[in-house]
Amino acid sequence: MSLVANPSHLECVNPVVLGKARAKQFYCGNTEEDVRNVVPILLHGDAAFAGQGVVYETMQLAGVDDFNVGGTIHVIVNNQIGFTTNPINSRSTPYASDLGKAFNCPIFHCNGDDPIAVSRALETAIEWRHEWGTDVVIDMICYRKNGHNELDQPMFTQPKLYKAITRHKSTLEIYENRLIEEGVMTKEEAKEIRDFTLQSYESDLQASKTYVPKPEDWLSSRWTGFKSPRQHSRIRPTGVDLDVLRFIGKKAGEVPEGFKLHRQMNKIFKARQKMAEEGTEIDWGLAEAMAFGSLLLEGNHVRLTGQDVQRGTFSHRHAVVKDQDTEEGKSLKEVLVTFLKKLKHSHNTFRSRIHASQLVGKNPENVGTR
Ligand SMILES: Cc1ncc(C[n+]2csc(CCOP(=O)(O)OP(=O)(O)O)c2C)c(N)n1
Ligand SMILES: [Mg+2]
Repeated sequence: MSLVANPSHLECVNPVVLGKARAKQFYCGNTEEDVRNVVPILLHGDAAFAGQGVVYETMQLAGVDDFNVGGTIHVIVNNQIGFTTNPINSRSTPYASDLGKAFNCPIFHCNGDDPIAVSRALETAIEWRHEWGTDVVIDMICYRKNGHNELDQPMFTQPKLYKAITRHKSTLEIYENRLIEEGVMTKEEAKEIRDFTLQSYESDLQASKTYVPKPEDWLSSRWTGFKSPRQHSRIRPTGVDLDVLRFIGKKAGEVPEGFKLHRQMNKIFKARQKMAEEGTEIDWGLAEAMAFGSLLLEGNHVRLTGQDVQRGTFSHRHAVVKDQDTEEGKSLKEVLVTFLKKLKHSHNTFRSRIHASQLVGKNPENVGTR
């Protein structure tokens, strides 16, 4: 299990988690089983899940081929309050989880005071995801025992609610009593488990006082050797031979056999060939093709993502072209791959919806977003 650092800005970590999951799935081999085995889990607050746009943006990607992570488990810790705000003032739908309905997700509402119900809901969610590969939402209804933070006095804003909460038995007490009543365990056994657990929390708390966190704790193995901004790093020469660039340039201007290119595209492709041959007046699109192509030739995975990236927002890229009769696409990658059978990694140019914030975390390796 790995945990992603969560910035204060509520929910903005979601696309990062999904991007990380997708990268893991990709580098594990990207088979159906790999997608099943890497499970993204997002923990939400009730107010944040209902209120933050990025939740919708992230869920909107769930069924899109090039962004699908085989389903995300969403757990809403629904303490029925957002800092000082009651649900009635922070959303327009009855349930905090209602956004899930827009995507036809199964939604399990469960009682946070009933640990068995919660664990049953989570098990069912995992089974669902395993079987159907879609998002699942758990709406765990609970309450907040104290204020939002150490300085908060919840009685200022919700005096009636907090009087009721003060009188309410803790989840632990309710569950212990239930197990004892049902004869699952004796009072003594319950106490033994409670003491053992509290003691282990206590010793961890003591150990935390001398624990020195290491920056590397946050970096996964793929970043081994990556220099932090505080360390000096060497800029590696990344240039390639002129012949290589010429080769890629010509390939980027090559029309595959039997492919019906648009009339105007024919001109562009001919111009590419000429630019590559003569090595002068190379335009932006061809320069990019040379950059991506040379990375591919070195066996790098290149993923370019954004709404119009295949063609390029200003019709400058044409990394993928369409046959005018069949609308079949051909990408620079395919043209290069026919030449480079040995190539292990792939070049993916994916279109996506308009909003860029999901894309922050969606790229296993960013070469750029638009
Ligand atoms: C985008 C954003 N807006 C506002 C805040 C300030 N803020 C921090 S917690 C919070 C309430 C969140 O309520 P909820 O999602 O129900 O989570 P809870 O704290 O109840 O677990 C707010 C408004 C923030 N951190 N990020
Ligand atoms: Mg809340």
